[in-house]
Amino acid sequence: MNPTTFDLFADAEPVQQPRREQIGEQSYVLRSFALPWLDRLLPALETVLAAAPFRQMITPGGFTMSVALSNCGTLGWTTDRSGYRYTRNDPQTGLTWPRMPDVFFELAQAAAREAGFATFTPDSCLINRYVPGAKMSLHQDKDENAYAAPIVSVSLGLPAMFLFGGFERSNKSQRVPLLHGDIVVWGGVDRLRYHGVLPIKEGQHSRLGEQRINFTFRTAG
Ligand code: MD6
Ligand code: FE
Repeated sequence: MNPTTFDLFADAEPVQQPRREQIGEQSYVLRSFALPWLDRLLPALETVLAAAPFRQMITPGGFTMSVALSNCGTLGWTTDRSGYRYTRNDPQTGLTWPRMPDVFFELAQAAAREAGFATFTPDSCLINRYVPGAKMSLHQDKDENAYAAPIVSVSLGLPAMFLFGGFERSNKSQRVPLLHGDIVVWGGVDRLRYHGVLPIKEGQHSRLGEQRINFTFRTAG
């Protein structure tokens, strides 16, 4: 190697290159995409959670979800004994869900664009909190009014193994490891694919501690 070239790179900072991995015809993992947004994202998250704290909800089958959730935006995803649905109000406070912070909307839109969805206008952001052991069973997202818009799912904190399946529950799933800052976008022909999250393993994240936080953006109304 030319010694001059070597010197030039010897003390360079390693740069986190965002990478785009295709996991379906219209589905991508955008590696590290959220990292440059974190300093704006985390304070905005605290503001949302101060108004609408995390809580564990009951499924229609009567089970308490292992994942705790909150929402921001016009519509929030909820579940209770009578079913899954989107509501304008937080059932715990009766107030409308906190507005979606601009930085949330901008990040979701930028990620969707990077995955080929140029016009994403989310009206809902579900915020999930996973502690070690918490999981999300395989399911399809079918509570939205229309399926034209993609889903944008941001992972922060502890790693997760995301399951990305087919169009029937029994279809084989791909296992996609997700790290802090990764974003999965799926839509179009892949919009109704089954997906889930394996139980989160014990661990400590330097920025977020013993938890995984997930933002799931959708156009629900
Ligand atoms: C995740 N969450 O937390 C994925 N879908 O990484 C979901 O896929 C999901 O939390 C529908 C309803 C609630 C959810
Ligand atoms: Fe889902």
